[in-house]
Amino acid sequence: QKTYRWDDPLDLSSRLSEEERMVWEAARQYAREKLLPRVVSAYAEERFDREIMTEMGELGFLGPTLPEEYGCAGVNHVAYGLIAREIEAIDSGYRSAMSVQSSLVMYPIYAFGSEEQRRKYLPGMAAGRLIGCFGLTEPDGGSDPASMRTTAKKVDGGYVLNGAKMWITNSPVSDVALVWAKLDGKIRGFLVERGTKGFETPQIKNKLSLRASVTGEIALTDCFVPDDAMLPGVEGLRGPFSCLNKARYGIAWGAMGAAEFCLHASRDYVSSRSLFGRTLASRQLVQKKLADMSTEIALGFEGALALGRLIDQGAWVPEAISMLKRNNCGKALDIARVARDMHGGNGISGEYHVMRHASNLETVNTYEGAHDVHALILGRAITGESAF
Ligand code: TGC
Ligand code: FAD
Repeated sequence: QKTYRWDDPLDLSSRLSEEERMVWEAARQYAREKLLPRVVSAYAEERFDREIMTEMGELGFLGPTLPEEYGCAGVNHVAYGLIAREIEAIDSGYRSAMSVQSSLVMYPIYAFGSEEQRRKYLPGMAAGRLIGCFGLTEPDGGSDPASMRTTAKKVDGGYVLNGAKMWITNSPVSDVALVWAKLDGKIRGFLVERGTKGFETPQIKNKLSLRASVTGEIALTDCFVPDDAMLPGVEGLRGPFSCLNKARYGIAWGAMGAAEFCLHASRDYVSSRSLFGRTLASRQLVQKKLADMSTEIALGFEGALALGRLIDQGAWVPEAISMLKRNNCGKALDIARVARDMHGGNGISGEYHVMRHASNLETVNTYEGAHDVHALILGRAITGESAF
């Protein structure tokens, strides 16, 4: 007779391969030993430590599903999800840096780039020496990227880009930006390198969420890029959406990683906090909260694992990713808010981490497709009617 394991109630770990377990353990160790000690001050000071990228690169966490010939680890999507889970258990901003680099820049260079572009960028990005960012969202409405105003115009030897991108993770520290722009009305991807004339990346300051991640704008003013800066392999919204599929999948794991951290912190807290002569852990209301949190986390991870297996088999559809991105972000946000409440006044202190998670998850619930936008994607698939 097996005993109930409150920290893995559906025995997820037993359904992982040896390689997946090794990657998971390496990510957990790194996150707890190297990221956790930094995060409180990084969040307070709105600071992203550049060396985090090279540290993650050394461990093979950047572009981990891409082939080894480009300097990547070549692991499967379940392993990628487990990395996101452990990194986001510390901070959603650190997972953001990892997933933008991996899913939103390295993946499209691999999937849609020329062989020269792959060889030029992928090894440096896998090692974390080069940082990438992904410019899709514009100031006039992120949920509707088809309304994009940024343009590319063909000129002798290249293209001239004009426009503005908003809320771009890592843009101020990036060495290369993947910018989506309309060329003759069709969306195309362009790799714009730091130092290019007419390319500016001002930082967005005073965020109250995701403060350990750098966010910025991208301003393109008559910005000339050579012919070989365009990704040759894709046109239309399928280009950026293909990248979003990968990142949204990772977020489904990551958000639950943050929620799991909040559950563990809350269990520890209520076990040692005594009020009215008894521990909080001995109270029915408190136990119900822990039972609800634990149930949603176990189900969220089951969904993420099932989706990861489908992706690895090539049997997935984008709507399934929308379902898990939406569910796991929304539930993780609820869980983090409850965890903050269970910590009482201490819950607002940086040292207890739960309010930082709740605040971060506000962003995670909005970016990569807002919670309600994913509801509309699912609603369209269920009814056949578009309600956007
Ligand atoms: P729609 O008509 O649905 O589709 C247009 C074309 O795109 C294709 N497509 C997809 N292809 C691959 N994967 C998907 N998931 C796809 N979804 C759509 C579709 O087949 C079609 O192709 P074609 O060849 O027929 O033209 O387009 P729509 O304009 O009606 O789209 C509506 C909607 C709401 C689904 C879409 O615009 C949407 O998802 N909006 C949300 C935008 C979003 O997620 N932005 C994220 C920005 S990046 C970011 O937030 C990074 S944060 C990262 C971090 O820090 O971690
Ligand atoms: P809007 O699109 O204006 O939406 C506002 C509200 O309206 C939301 O609640 C939404 O659900 C709702 N809504 C929208 N359409 C409908 C509808 N048809 N019916 C009903 N309700 C609707 N983008 C990038 O390209 N690259 C990045 O690296 C990146 N990083 C980010 C980092 C941070 C910290 C943040 C905050 C955002 C980032 N984003 C990035 C942008 C992000 O993807 C957008 O913020 C997101 O897509 C939502 O767009 P929006 O902010 O313009 O909100």
